[in-house]
Amino acid sequence: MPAKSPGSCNTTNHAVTSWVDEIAHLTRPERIHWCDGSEEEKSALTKLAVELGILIPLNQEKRPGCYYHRSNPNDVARVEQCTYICTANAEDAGPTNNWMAPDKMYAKLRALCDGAMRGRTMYVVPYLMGPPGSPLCKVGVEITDSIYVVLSMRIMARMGRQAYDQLRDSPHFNRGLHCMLDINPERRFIAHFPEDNAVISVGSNYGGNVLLGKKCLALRIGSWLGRKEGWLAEHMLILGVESPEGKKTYAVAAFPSACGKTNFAMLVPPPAFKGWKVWTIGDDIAWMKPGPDGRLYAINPEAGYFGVAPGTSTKSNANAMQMIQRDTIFTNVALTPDGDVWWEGHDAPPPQECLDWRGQKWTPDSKEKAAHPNSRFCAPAANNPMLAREHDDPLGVPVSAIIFGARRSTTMPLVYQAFNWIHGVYVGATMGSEMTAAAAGNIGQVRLDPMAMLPFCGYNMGDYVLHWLRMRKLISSPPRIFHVNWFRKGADGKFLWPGFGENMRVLKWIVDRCHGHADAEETPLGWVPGPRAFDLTGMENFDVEDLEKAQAFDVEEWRNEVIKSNELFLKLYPHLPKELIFQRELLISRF
Ligand code: OXD
Ligand code: MN
Repeated sequence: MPAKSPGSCNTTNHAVTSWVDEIAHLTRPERIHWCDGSEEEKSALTKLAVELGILIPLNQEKRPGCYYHRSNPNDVARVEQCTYICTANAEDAGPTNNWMAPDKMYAKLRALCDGAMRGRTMYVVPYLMGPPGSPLCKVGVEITDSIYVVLSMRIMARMGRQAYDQLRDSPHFNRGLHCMLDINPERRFIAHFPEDNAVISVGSNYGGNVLLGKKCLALRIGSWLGRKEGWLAEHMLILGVESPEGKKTYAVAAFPSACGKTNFAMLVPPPAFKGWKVWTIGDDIAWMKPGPDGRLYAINPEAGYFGVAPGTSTKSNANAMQMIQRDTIFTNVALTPDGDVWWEGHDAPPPQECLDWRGQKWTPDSKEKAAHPNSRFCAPAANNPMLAREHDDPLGVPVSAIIFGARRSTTMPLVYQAFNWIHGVYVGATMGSEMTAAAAGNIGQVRLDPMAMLPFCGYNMGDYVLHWLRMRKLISSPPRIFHVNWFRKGADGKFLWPGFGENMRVLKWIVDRCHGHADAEETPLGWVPGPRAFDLTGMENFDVEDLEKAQAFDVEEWRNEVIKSNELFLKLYPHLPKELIFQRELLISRF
């Protein structure tokens, strides 16, 4: 057996120790490091990562505790074509997921992992998803041969002894195995085994593929568990809006990757909204369960933010700029000569010279971008100046509004409200968005992305929509459901709505609607704000006509939208709840 260092195994949970033994026999590491999540461990691993060139320390005066990492250029985003749901029955994975029979996938991956950690250290990372003691909290253990993963997991999840404390002697934890292999796209698989509560990820070291608590456990396995156990695992931020009187209203919002979830979750209201505050509970994932009072309660299973750096600035996200001043790992941004970081859309002007994300000299004349469009910051939630106290509340927060959002240059109005829960599920299920750099693919093309979960739903998407419809029976006071689009453009190609902090005006209408305070007009799409519903104080340079254009409903565009949604309906047909088809017919008849 390999040496167990440093110290020895720090759990007596037999299911954990025997699984670690099994993986050690397979991968043959030289050492096993049982992570405890302590500060000393973090310092020692960071020092080692620097010695090995995995991390580069940034200027510690400017950015204390911050480090820089460059990934292999072939490994910069999630790869959906390498992501599999391995269920005994192919139909359970459904037509929107890649599927392979579990036996076949296990055999393939065992062969790839055989001896894969020879001469290396195997890290055993216990972690919690969710506040300790929460009825929704889940335990995971990730085995990895990447120090970058250990240090990032320490930020993104509640990592260390507390996970074993919660697990005690139970065998119910997510088994996650990550082997970097040689970071070869030909040998890259992110395989989920929902029936075994297990994940195996090989051939990548990119966050979304390898921080196994995030997309793999919290969403793909989480959605499977949610259906089984009567809750929802969603690709949603969670925020709390506080009025000047101190009343808090909570909203969750689903946007596809890289469409501004982190910015919306950390929104700074404009000066005209004196006394209003937006608190963050989560920026990417919500686990939601009906509470005893019949409302839907949400927790954020994560403990950090893995946000897209390009476009992050004081204007787009002042709180994030403050948050990433310390204790942050930056990946694939540009490195400036004074040991700081830069990216396209940063407050600072482009540096005269720097190293780009590939480590090559870059000047403002260079044709390539300095930072990769999917470059990231990984920062602890505790650094967010607007982190809500409720972030750690095991019971979560009661949700008043569910917001679906997409990146659409045409068709979709700035905001509308669904008539009821079933209509809201239709609105979320038929959501389409222009693709971004967060996943490898055709950037800009509209793809249907139900509830922003297309890449993250761990089972048949038709059954997923049915689960949403069924949840209504368990929620006697359901949240109101809305759809927003900050990205609509005018004929001149310019955005019609300024977005960022100004989105507070839309959020306030949503909050007021939830409390029955705001007027709305009925349209074929749903309820929309009336002409004077938004307080535009402080937007003197904004052309009110642009707001009308941003809200406009165009029958021709909507005909195309309905035709587009048929693609998904046909794909999911055998499992598609008929309620969705009736909703489509109602929408057409309202046109
Ligand atoms: C993410 C993503 O990293 O959605 O959150 O890709
Ligand atoms: Mn995401």
